[in-house]
Amino acid sequence: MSITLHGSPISNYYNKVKLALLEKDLPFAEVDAGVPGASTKDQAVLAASPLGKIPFLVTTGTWRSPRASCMAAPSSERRH
Ligand SMILES: N[C@@H](CCC(=O)N[C@@H](CS)C(=O)NCC(=O)O)C(=O)O
Repeated sequence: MSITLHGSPISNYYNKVKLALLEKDLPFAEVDAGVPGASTKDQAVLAASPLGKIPFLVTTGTWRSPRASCMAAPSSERRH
């Protein structure tokens, strides 16, 4: 069970998500996904975020937040 926030600290979108995770006191890791808007997107970023946008979250396992009524499923189980 893990949450990894990918993005860049220079992005306000990234910092909004980070603030929400901190506010909820959820454990998470951070990965710098590089400079947003770069013309050449990293293939690993595109695999997780097809439009190449940051931020995005990568989750593993299934977990229930102790403070919320939502449950996150692993991406392999997610339906859109
Ligand atoms: N709707 C998205 C917007 C995210 C977004 O536009 N992120 C910018 C960086 S702050 C980005 O990834 N730009 C790169 C691009 O558009 O190619 C959100 O709210 O998270």
